[in-house]
Amino acid sequence: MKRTILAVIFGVATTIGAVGLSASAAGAATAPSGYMCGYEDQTYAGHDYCVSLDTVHWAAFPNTASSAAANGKNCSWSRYWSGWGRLTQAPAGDHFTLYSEVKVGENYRDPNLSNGAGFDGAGINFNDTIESSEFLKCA
Ligand SMILES: [Ca+2]
Ligand SMILES: [Ca+2]
Repeated sequence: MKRTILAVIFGVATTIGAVGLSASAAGAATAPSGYMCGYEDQTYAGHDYCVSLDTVHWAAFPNTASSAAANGKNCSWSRYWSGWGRLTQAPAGDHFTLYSEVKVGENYRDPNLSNGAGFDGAGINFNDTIESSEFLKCA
């Protein structure tokens, strides 16, 4: 009897988890409004690192992003950089750019950074290289 009850409870928990995931995938924006995000794993899974416009540079971003999503509130573009200039205190290295999900509605995320990303990062493997961030075309 005890065994049956545990099995039923586990089944309910699994169902709730699945419902939560599908609701999230079908509904809300990938990145919160006003933020650009990187995710530790592909397809926006794993730990996420998100910055808002007030946090202009993402110098502490730890080279672990494997997917990315952008949703600038006032800024149409979000640019992801592979480096950070210690002397210039500015983003450096290679970059790719995503648009804002809300403001532009296309090219706002990439589930796999290893095969190029954005409209301007074709061919470059950005997997686990992103260190800094920049919002552009802000109104
Ligand atoms: Ca990763
Ligand atoms: Ca890609």
